[in-house]
Amino acid sequence: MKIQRILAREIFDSSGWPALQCELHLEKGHYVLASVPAGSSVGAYEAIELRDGTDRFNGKGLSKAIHTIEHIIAPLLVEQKLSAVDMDQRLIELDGTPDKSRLGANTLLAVSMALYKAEAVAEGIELFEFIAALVGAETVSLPFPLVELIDGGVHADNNVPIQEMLLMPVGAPTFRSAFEVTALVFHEFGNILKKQGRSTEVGQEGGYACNFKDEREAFDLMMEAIEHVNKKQSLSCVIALDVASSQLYDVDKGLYKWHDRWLTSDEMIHMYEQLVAQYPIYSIEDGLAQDDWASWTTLTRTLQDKVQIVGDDLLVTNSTRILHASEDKAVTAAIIKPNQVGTVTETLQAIMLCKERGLNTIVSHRSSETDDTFIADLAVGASAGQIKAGSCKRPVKYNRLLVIEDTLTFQVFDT
Ligand code: 2PG
Ligand code: MG
Repeated sequence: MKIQRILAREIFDSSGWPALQCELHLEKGHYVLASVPAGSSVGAYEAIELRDGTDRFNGKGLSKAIHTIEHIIAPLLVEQKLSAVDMDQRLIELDGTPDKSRLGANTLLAVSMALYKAEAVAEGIELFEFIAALVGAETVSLPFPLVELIDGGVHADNNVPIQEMLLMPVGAPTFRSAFEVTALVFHEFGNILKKQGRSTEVGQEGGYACNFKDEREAFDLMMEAIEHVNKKQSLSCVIALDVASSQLYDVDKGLYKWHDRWLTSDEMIHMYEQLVAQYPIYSIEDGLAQDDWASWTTLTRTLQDKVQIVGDDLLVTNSTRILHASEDKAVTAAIIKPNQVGTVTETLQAIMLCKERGLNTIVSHRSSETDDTFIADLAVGASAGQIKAGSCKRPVKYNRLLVIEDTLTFQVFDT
């Protein structure tokens, strides 16, 4: 692949803040766009974003990142005849820091995603096929969706400490049928709230964002909606949680703020045990905080037979942290977010490491998203197994998966 030109611009994310987009031109008039999302509950060990830090847009402007792409990165890559992987390696070396703090994880990732997309275009294949070929996969699989139903934590202005209550479809033979059942439950949940005269406003990830008496009330209403849909459908859903508990943790106290109480790690684990005994909860993400490493092993030992124990802030798509957690048996699954690490190459390395170590992978969006559907292709190309991309009111990634599913159903796919 030979690159002719690389530009960058500010676009807007789903929270109305600037997001970085890279535009990469190849020969023969082909070009690709790639844009980078941002998180609200950002893990302390994530790679660092480059933002202007000036008065404009509360410091979130991206002129430094644009300048870096157009004047530092582009001259290195334009007119070169290299693969995306080799160019990505150059980006990693050019930054040279473990946390991408020199050029910025957003700056590097915008270019990195564009490089991968461009090479797929240059080869005349779909992005997911290109990724599958790179990881040496002979077949691919569509991911199971974890679809947001209720927003809480820093994603909503309500009283729910759990950041995400999600639906996991069970027994669905296709991605389409899996997503459909979650959409039906989503609408039924809205009907229940309306009948009770409650708000159906949504939070940052498109999940319902009203107040609840407590978690149990939210779970009871979830079950009511799931059971209603299950009467007419053969498919059903179970529950997944992202507690995002680093946001609840006071490092000095070593305690978690849960409504008006402070809980120890053991009390948090005990609460999960009770909830899991009462409700069909099959996955708990960030049940403990990023700095409460020692207690993760207890959490996993206690619940792993019943529940997928997922690390997000704990692991930050970082292979060193994933290896450490796997050796400590601290998790059974990892969240995979390309912007936590800063390049697609390192993201794929993290996924492959998880597979080697027997950990499940869940490719994830961020709470402030763009219309870029890269992660859908990533989830399929690397056969990640699961994806979470917000509620059914955030359909772009899910819609891309529907297209990929049709492509795979109607064409012979051969890497
Ligand atoms: C998470 C994410 C995405 P944020 O915690 O898993 O759902 O939220 O992007 O705000 O970190
Ligand atoms: Mg999370």
